[in-house]
Amino acid sequence: MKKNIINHLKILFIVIALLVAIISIVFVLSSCKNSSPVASKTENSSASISSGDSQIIEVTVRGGYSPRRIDAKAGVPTILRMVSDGAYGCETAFYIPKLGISMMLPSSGNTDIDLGSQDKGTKLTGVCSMGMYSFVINFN
Ligand SMILES: [Cu+2]
Repeated sequence: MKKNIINHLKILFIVIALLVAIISIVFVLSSCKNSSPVASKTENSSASISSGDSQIIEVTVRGGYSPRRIDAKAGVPTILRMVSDGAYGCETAFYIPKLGISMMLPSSGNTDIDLGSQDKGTKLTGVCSMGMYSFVINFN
């Protein structure tokens, strides 16, 4: 009788262990999906803040850069605001090759970069140290 109970407990324990394993696998898979929406965004964006004769372009830095394509005004003073929001890995090593700009971005907080005023038709590319994350600003 006692042995029977122990066997039942063993089976119960195995079932619980399996449930915990399955739940944690599901949790890990869903958190992976949630952690990379920024990198997979490819939507266009206008310069988000634009007041009169200047503009501020905001790019979120987290698991890559977002948005990936940005339309901006040509011929007006432009600030590129890199908004670090839980940034990690190589997207924090940031380059704008055309302007000779390279810097380390913080894991959180804003970094303003003066882009000056760019000519119509200029494309500026921002890229991480390894070149796997990038975004482009089209000035028109
Ligand atoms: Cu990289």
